[in-house]
Amino acid sequence: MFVDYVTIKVKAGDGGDGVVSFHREKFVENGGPDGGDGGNGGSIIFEATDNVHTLLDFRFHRKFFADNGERGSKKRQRGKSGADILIKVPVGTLVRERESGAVIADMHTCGEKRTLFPGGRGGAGNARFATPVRQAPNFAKPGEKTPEFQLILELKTIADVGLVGFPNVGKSTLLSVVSAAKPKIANYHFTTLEPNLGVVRVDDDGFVMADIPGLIEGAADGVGLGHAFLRHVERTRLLIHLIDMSGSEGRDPLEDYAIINRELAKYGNLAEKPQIIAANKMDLPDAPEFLALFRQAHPEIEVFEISALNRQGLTPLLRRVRAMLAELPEPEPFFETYVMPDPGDQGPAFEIVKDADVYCVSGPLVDRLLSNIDFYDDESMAYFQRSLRAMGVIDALREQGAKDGDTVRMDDLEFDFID
Ligand SMILES: Nc1nc2c(ncn2[C@@H]2O[C@H](COP(=O)(O)OP(=O)(O)OP(=O)(O)O)[C@@H](O)[C@H]2O)c(=O)[nH]1
Ligand SMILES: [Mg+2]
Repeated sequence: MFVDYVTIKVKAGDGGDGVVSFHREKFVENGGPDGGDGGNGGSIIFEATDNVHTLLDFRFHRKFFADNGERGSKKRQRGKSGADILIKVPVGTLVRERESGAVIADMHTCGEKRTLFPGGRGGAGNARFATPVRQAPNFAKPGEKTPEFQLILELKTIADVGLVGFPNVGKSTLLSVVSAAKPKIANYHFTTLEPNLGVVRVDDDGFVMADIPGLIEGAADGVGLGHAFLRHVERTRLLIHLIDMSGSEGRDPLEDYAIINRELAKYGNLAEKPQIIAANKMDLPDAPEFLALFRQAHPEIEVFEISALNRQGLTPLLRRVRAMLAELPEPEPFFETYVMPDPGDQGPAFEIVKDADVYCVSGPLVDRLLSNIDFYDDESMAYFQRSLRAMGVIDALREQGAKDGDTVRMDDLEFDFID
């Protein structure tokens, strides 16, 4: 079964907490702080591979939670880090955030590995906070917590050329005679149920051709199979629009041509993609007559006459494809629009807004600092104050006019400004 759209959940591991501990030994009364750091959480890493061609595996395995880092322990022992999880996806898979649909990553290059969800950093143990003036720090930092994400994985095949046309017009036959691909071919509609890719060689050059299930009227609105598969020609640079010019099924090739173009226009920008028209089944008796009608109706369009079955007329078609591809730009990867909610990466680190007489300080850096402080512990508070100074918050408050004794608010905490 071919699957090209799934939803999964991922979560990188939380960082392990740092611990508070003091060295103890017989006959040594006040040993120094020796609380170790927490281990880092495991990361979620994505890899694009060409060993798999579908997202089927994710039907059965939807939850990927990396291990948390372990707590530090005494004797400055660092907690064990959580193991990473490697998620292999077929080349061309888009990773989106489910709710917003924003693109987190376009895994378009085979072998490419990306750490999309880094594990939380382990918190520092109290041993790290020892200074000559603070020999017995009584606090440690908790590990960094990581959020859970709901993702959409969507496979958008990467090929240079896409074959489009009604069912049974000979798309798979064409792919099978110009490449080593062996798609199923049969005289009924919807023989092809999943995209097939083939590498086409022409004059020492090569390109990748994708064959998708046939389209019918209404395909762009979900009729037949076409809609679900149009995403696989979305990133091709060029379409070969294949027409059964023999009208072998009692259909009118002119009408077929118009219907397919209408469907392409309804699906995003597919109608703007450069198209090459190939008239297939030219070996059949009625074909020349239909072709004449087609040419009459569309004198401006260049039509390549072929018989995929008899392998006739293929070279001029392929050469034209090759020449056009040489002129067309490489497909652009999707813009990665999603912004990770990593406090460190977003906007200014902090912001000061004056609310009546109160200076309100907010922002990701401040949030992170607040979550790491134990407000009942003097040393932790001293550390907090030093950090505010180091982050430039104190200077900024002074610049905004804060004087000794003014009130400063952070989250639900209020305290006096002391310069
Ligand atoms: N006479 C003749 N028959 C052809 C030609 N090309 C394909 N056929 C026949 O047309 C039928 C359909 O061919 P396929 O290649 O399976 O068509 P398709 O467009 O891939 O069809 P779907 O996968 O159902 O969309 C088969 O019986 C082919 O043998 C041709 O050039 N001439
Ligand atoms: Mg087919």
